[in-house]
Amino acid sequence: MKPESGIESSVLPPSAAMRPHSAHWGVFRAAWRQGALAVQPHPGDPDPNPLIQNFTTAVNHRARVTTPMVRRGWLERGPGPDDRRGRDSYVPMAWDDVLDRLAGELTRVRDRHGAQAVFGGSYGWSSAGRFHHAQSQVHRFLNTALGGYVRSVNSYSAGASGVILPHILGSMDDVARRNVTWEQIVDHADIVLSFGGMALKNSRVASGGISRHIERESMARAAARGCRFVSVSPLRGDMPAESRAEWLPIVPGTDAALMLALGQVLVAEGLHDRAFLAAYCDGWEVFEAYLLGGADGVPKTPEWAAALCGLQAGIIRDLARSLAGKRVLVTVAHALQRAEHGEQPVWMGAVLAAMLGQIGLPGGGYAYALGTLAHYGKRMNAVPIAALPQGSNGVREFIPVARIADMLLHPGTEFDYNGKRHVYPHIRLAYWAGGNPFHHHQDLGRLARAFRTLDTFIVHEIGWTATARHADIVLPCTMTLEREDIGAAPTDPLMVAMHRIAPPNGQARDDYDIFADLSGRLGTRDAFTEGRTSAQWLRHLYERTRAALAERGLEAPDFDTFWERGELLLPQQADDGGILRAFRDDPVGKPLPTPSGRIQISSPVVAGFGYADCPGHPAWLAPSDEPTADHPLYLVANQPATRLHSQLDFGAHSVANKRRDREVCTMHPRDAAERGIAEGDIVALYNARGKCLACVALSDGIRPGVVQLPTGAWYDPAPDDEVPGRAFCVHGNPNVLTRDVGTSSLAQGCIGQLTVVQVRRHDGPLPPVRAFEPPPAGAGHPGGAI
Ligand SMILES: Nc1nc2c(c(=O)[nH]1)N[C@H]1C(S)=C(S)[C@@H](COP(=O)(O)OP(=O)(O)OC[C@H]3O[C@@H](n4cnc5c(=O)[nH]c(N)nc54)[C@H](O)[C@@H]3O)O[C@H]1N2
Ligand SMILES: Nc1nc2c(c(=O)[nH]1)N[C@H]1C(S)=C(S)[C@@H](COP(=O)(O)OP(=O)(O)OC[C@H]3O[C@@H](n4cnc5c(=O)[nH]c(N)nc54)[C@H](O)[C@@H]3O)O[C@H]1N2
Ligand SMILES: [Mo]
Repeated sequence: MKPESGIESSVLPPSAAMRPHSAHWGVFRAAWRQGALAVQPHPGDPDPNPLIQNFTTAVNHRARVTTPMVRRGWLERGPGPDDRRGRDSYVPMAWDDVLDRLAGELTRVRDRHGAQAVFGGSYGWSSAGRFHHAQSQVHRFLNTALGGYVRSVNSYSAGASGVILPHILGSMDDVARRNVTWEQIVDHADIVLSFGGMALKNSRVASGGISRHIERESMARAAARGCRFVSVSPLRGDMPAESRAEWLPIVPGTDAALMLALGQVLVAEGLHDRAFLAAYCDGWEVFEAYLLGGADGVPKTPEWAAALCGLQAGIIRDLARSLAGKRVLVTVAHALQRAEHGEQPVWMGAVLAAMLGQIGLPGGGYAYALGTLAHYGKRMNAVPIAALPQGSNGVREFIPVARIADMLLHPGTEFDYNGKRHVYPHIRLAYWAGGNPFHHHQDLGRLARAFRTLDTFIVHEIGWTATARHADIVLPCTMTLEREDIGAAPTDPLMVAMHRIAPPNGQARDDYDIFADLSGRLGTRDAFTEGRTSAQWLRHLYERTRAALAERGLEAPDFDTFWERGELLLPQQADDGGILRAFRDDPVGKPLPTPSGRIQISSPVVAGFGYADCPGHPAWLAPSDEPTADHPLYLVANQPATRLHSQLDFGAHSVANKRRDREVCTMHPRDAAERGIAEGDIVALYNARGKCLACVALSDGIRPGVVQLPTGAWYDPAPDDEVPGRAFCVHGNPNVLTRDVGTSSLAQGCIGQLTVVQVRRHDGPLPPVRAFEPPPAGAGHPGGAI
């Protein structure tokens, strides 16, 4: 079965034969059976991800965008700031017509304002293999067509840790991806002390694809050997039953205090590894003075921490004592740093591990983010995998990714980032492909205001997300099942020939083909395509892997053979512990990439930045968003178990797990009873920024005083009768409630994981959920100039 030619791809008949495909959440096979799509996990996957079932109903779902659409206000009045974004109707337009207009608008903005007026940060995971990855496509397009764009740095995943880790240990990749593996935990760990847990729902996902979900069986095998798992988290469900974990239900946002107290006990009782601190670390004394109270008069004792984190001092002291002399692995979930002062638990987790002296030993030390994505705890591949080159960006301006609304609302304003002052550029046009800011960003009411400042907002989407509904030009793109691609991740040994499962829905086109035709109109087609169709690109990108296999003397099948087989097993590197093991074995010859070459217990560089919200050593910094009489409950807005972010929220598995059409909010029975709320009730969660509806599930697996509402329900706004102008989502998107400020002046990461709310039963009429109904569309546009 040869790949079909890209641009003029033929339409596949529905096929009863199972064809291989891959997604961020698993490798699978799919076939059409009696008009419906059947999806089966890869037979080699020991613990398949139920998320693959979201595909079964996705292809022709009514929520798909079927034709190019232009917002009526933009069409009638031309580019410019417009308050109707998000509440306007759309006019269908033919591809040639819409691409002509879009090329004209890109040219206008570039000529009048320069490429530094175009935001192509375009954050988001989309769903594709290595070639059709939408973010790579849009970046390549903007680089080749406009000479660049204002970019974003870091991620919503690891906004704070991505900046603090290089100051103290090494890069994110070195500390999260090439570090302690599950294999080592199975064989060597005595204790895994996990802050934020290691929920299987999360480790089921890896960008690029994941063929074998091994986390559940790894935890079961380690526990059977006698490894003790301790989960510090407001939710019991953050660890699987197989781990037999002890649960310490901490007050959200207080882990740094707990970690400090564990450290204080170690020092007070002489249990810390002084030899390790002397041989491998820098800046201990500065930190020790703070820990013991010499710096601020407050020793960070268990009694001090207990009042903050809601765990008994005796439990904290016993835990600290039990860690000494053991092969302890400290893990810190991404979630902890998606909060105000999120740098602190990441840094303090590393310091606690250093005090225990296990960093660099098999199954011990510090594994940042282990268990939060399937990339971590794995071996790295020994050969490179395909990646689309993005070209070079001639624009210097950037923002930390979560500062998008600040940038749009306050052009010309200064902001701090990682020791420097920068200025927000003035953006006129934003181009988004492969992400959903109305999923990922905080304070959605503010975000909507920010997008209204643009001249033009362009979105490529598979579905009518709220982001598409705020755009001026919406271009329907194919979803992954409708394309051929190469599925691969640097941490998974299986490379997958992603066969096309379905013909393009409606008039949807591949992002690549859209950009190729747009490039043609801008005179840069050859620079973008290099003369290749998408099918030719697949062969071209495959060659890198094939050549590396051949060089190692391994079987190196040609592309057609790979495609026919449907998959290829890649060699992997040794489980060698990465830079931390190398450093432990040879601290002089293999220093860490930090200023001292050692672990920075404190950092003169960070201290030199002079940030009160991120001092030169890990510290407890009181949050500014704590429960009040009006908003007495913590909200944990974590990753959803039933989908990846907002993707395929309309899919079968996601929809089946909603209740009364809404997202499910978990509450402790005590908090519910105090409010007259019962299982299955619809509630309103609200604070000063926003309000949303959700359906309640009661559980004693959540700390009292905390409610949990996952992200990912498509934003479905309605007018708020109580507080006019406040963002109100009838479907259950928690980002109407979260705060849009940075973690600190250092990293400016997003703080979407936590905020405070009040909850009450919703007794009035229940507004219908219309998130998956396309917006009103007017008659087709006859064409002609604006
Ligand atoms: N409150 C709160 N907010 C959070 C988080 C949190 O914990 N709490 N977590 C944050 C984190 S870690 C992340 S990573 C972000 C995730 O934020 P995003 O990555 O933006 O979320 P996705 O839903 O994956 O968005 C991908 C979009 O791409 C579209 N898409 C799929 N395939 C294609 C394609 O082939 N082409 C194009 N053009 N589009 C496609 C999908 O329909 C979808 O709308 O959210 C962040 N937001
Ligand atoms: N099914 C599914 N899996 C996913 C994703 C998805 O959307 N769906 N997204 C993927 C992505 S992009 C990322 S970045 C990772 C994110 O990985 P994480 O950010 O770690 O995932 P979350 O589920 O948001 O949070 C994990 C847990 O941390 C706990 N927690 C929250 N606040 C605190 C706190 O202050 N202290 C402590 N001790 N615990 C706290 C919560 O109980 C929460 O369930 O997940 C990945 N995996
Ligand atoms: Mo993420």
